[in-house]
Amino acid sequence: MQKTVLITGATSGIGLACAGKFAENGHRLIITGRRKQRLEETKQQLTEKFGIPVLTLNFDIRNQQAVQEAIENIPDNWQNIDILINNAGLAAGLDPVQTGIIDDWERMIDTNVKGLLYISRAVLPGMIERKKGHVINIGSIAGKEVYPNGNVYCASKHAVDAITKGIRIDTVKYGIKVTQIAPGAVETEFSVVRFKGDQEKADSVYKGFEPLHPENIAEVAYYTSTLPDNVNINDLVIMPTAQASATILHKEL
Ligand code: NDP
Ligand code: 8X3
Repeated sequence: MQKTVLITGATSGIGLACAGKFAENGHRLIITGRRKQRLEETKQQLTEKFGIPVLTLNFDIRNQQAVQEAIENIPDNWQNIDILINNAGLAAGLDPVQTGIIDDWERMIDTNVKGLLYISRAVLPGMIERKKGHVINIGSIAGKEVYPNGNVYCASKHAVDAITKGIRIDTVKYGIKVTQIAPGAVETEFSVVRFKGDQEKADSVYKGFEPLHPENIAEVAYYTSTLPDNVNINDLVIMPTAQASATILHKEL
């Protein structure tokens, strides 16, 4: 059965790979992000390649009013969202708390925590009304462990871990599935964003081992959506084989 899948942060990395995976399997997509041109290019590519309908929504997830308006104004035939993939997120900086940059903290908390809440708040009532739906939150190993200088990013992902459990508890009586996927190192634009455009520093994160690829996460996200109605995967921690914990990586440099 064709499902309607809303993916936040589909202009890059894991979100973009999820869009490809769900499109390949014939589902119709609502893709969101701030970079409008990338959304339009992805829409064109996926529509041409897989013949599926794609709706683009261009908003900053930190803006509650923009999130609410975007969801309210979705055309009627797109309103029945079956799967919400809460993927949009970022790390900004890697500094000790005592010298941390306040604006970095605000961006991480506003995006990873408040943005995820805003979109969930806007989409969940429809799922509850239909007594059907699946929320897939992209957490992180940073939501399971705290690593040096990861402080606020780790806190934001621990919040995703808690919110995932909270949504599951609050919606269990409506038959909603709620899954968290918590990856280790995935090579995306994540580190370029974290290091504010320093490509060399970003590349060094993934040197000497094979990191996860965004498609690996998309594959698993898709799998969690294919299970029978009575089966929900609560939580998955997925690491590169060369990574044992947030800070233990086997690198051959
Ligand atoms: P990317 O930087 O490649 O992608 C991030 C996506 O989030 C982009 O599509 C971006 O879209 C979107 N986004 C960021 N800020 C906003 C915003 N304010 N409003 C709307 N969309 C936004 O990184 P990843 O694919 O790696 O990251 C995806 C998720 O995976 C994040 O939640 C991240 O924390 C998590 N994660 C990543 C890991 C990794 O190692 N890469 C490991 C574990 C978890 P745009 O800029 O167009 O708005
Ligand atoms: C992204 C992976 O190790 O930087 O969530 O926390 S890590």
